[in-house]
Amino acid sequence: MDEGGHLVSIHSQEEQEFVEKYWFSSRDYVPNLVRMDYYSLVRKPFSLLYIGLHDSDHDGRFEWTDGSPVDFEHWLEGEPSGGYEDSVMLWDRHNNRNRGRWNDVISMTPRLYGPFMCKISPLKSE
Ligand SMILES: [Ca+2]
Ligand SMILES: [Ca+2]
Repeated sequence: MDEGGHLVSIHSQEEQEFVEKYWFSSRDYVPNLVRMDYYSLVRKPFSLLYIGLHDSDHDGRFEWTDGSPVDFEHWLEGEPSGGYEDSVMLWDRHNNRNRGRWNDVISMTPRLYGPFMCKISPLKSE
């Protein structure tokens, strides 16, 4: 992106909590998302949030889209389930204890369309 932004990468528990907090505080006010009540996994329109982690180049080897190292993980138990599931989202399907845990999902699945979050680095003086 022109502004140097990427899908958000997460490198610490603190950063994870920041992303969750921002997601939870903003998600009910994002317009134009269709309710998807018919699909039990996404009962609520904002029950998921895409982040910049993926393993589309090599299954099982996750990378951040911004190129930063994978030095923190916050998977839901049993995830990543692998295979064709190459994108990663925070999930609010589960109880409070697991809210915000990571799950890999198939990229571009229409029934899993949802919001994403980006991160922009501070401007560098060069
Ligand atoms: Ca995969
Ligand atoms: Ca999965």
